[in-house]
Order: sequence, then structure tokens, then C-alpha cells
Amino acid sequence: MTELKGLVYKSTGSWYSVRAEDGVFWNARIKGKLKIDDEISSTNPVAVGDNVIFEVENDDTKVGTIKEIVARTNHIVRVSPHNKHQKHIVSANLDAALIMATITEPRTSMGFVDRFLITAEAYHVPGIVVINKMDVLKPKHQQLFQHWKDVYEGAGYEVYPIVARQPETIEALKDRLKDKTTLFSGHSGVGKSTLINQLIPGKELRTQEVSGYSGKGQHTTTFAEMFDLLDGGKIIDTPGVKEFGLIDLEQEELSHYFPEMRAVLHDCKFNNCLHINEPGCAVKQAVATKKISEDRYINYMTILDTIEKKWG
Ligand SMILES: Nc1nc2c(ncn2[C@@H]2O[C@H](COP(=O)(O)OP(=O)(O)OP(=O)(O)O)[C@@H](O)[C@H]2O)c(=O)[nH]1
Ligand SMILES: [Mg+2]
Ligand SMILES: [Zn+2]
Repeated sequence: MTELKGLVYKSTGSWYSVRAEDGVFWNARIKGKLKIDDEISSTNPVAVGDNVIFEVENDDTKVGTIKEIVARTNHIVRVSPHNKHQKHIVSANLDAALIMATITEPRTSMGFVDRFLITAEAYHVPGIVVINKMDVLKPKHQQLFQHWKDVYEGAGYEVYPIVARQPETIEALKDRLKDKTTLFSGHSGVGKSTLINQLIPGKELRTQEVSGYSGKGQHTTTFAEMFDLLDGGKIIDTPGVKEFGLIDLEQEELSHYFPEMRAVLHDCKFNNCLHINEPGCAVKQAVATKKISEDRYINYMTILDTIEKKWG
């Protein structure tokens, strides 16, 4: 039996597109028992970005059987917003997780971005905020954009304002992505595939028709897929998500996943401080002096409340 090592580029249900070390793509599936290190009860045992060992089933048709997942450096899990027992491994072995947001067409909420960033923090993957469609901002949107920039840069994140179709606006982001594996996420219709087409000339991923754009997501991309950047690095395009369901968190953990809170919380009087109304709370103090954005704090409280409900 010939065994090969490969990298999972795409998963379409039960078949995986796996690139062997010589660059040849194989169609592989799981049959029988899969050797796996970290037990995550997810709907997909193998994820895009996984390194796998597969057995050759048919060398002519390039069909193989995945036998083993090589230990992951990390992974990001998304929970179905409707069923917390349904976990989906979005991708594995990431250097960064990019959330693409739009101020308008469609409007992304800060709460959505925060839930994504919390997830990235929880899995120790650096988050990057990209704000697309800067070309359609009206004056009132410009103000809102400035606010977003202040809030997320203030929290310690890089913020890249871009127009995905205008190459001159994506240069700085392009440098940031070089030689890294980066997950792209965001609502449907924000322009993830458009940006990838711009980053990889000749790619021509399907994007939504401009004329057909209704303001509602239509999910042009249906499966996560990894692409090679021409100058080194990889990006993973994912279908747009409506909600980014949070993984199970303890209330005490949550503020650790807000970098700006993490930086001050050891100054709280109580080490189990939830930063609600406790005396001597360094987080509340930082909100009062505007060192921490009120919006982020409000989103923190909202999410804290959902955790309470889940266990209470
Ligand atoms: N005005 C403007 N339109 C853009 C920009 N970027 C993308 N679009 C348009 O927005 C629509 C959606 O873009 P897509 O790239 O398909 O969005 P997506 O995030 O991949 O969507 P899903 O695959 O459904 O998740 C298309 O009509 C794009 O042409 C931009 O910077 N400015
Ligand atoms: Mg897409
Ligand atoms: Zn506190």
C-alpha cells in the first residue's frame, strides 16, 4: 500500500481535494477508522488546511483514502447558532484569521465582528479586520467607518480599509498576507471572493452579479477552499456566514479574549472579576476613561449574558 502526505485544499461533503507533496491533486475520502489526535466532536472530521496521510486507492484516477490527520498547530471551530452541539471545524493550521466587514451593502454589525475575533483569540489565531467597499460610503458612513477604525485599532487589531476591485487599495493587505495561511470570513456579499480574485490574477472565482445584488446574502461560495498566493502564502475562502456561533466559554474566560481587557484585567481587585459592577474593576475604569471602547464593552456584556443563559 502506497501512503502519501498531502494538504487538504477543499472539502465538498465526503470528498476532499488533497494536494500531495509533489503538487498533484487527489480526490480523497475517509473510509473506516481515522487516526486523529485532538478529539473534537465536529460535523467534519477533516478540515481545509489539514495535513493528512492518505493511501492510494487508484493511481490512474488519483483517488485515495485518508488514514490520518497530522497533529494540528491550531484550528478554528464554529458552532451552529441554532444548535450548540453542532460544531464545524472551519479550518486548521492558520497563521491569521481575517474578518471582512462592510459598513454598508451589506451592513456588518460590530457584534458579529466581535464574536469572530473572540473565537480567533480563543484559538490563539491573530485576527485581522478588513473593511471593504470603501467606495460606496456616504458621508454618514464615513463617520461610522472612522469609528470602527478607532474601536478596532484601539483594541489592538490591524484594520485595513479597501476597495476589493481596486488593486492600489490592497497593497498593504497583500504584504500582510504574504507567506501566511489566512482564513477569510465574513457575511455573504461583503466581497471575500472578489478580493481573492484581485489577490490572485487569473483566479476568477464566482462572485455575486452586481445587478443581482439585493442586499441579502445569496451565498455565492458554497464550500471552504484554499488557494495559493503567487508570491507565497495561502488564503482560505469560506461561504458567507450569518452568525458566528461562539464555542463554549466560561464567563470568567470571556474578557481574556478581548485583548484590550486582557491588558488591564489583572489590575481588577478580584481575580474572578466579571467586570460588571464589582468594586475596584480595572476594566470598568478603562471604559470610564475611554481607554476601552464602550461599544466593545457593551458587546462584552451582551455576550456574557448569553453565556449565563446557557448555563443558568
Ligand atoms: N462597490 C463595491 N462592490 C464590491 C466590492 N467588492 C466586492 N463588491 C461586489 O459585492 C458583491 C459580492 O462580492 P463577492 O466577492 O461575491 O462576496 P463574497 O463575500 O465572496 O460572498 P459569498 O461567497 O456569498 O460569501 C459582488 O457584486 C462584488 O462585485 C467593492 O470594494 N466595492
Ligand atoms: Mg464568495
Ligand atoms: Zn474587572
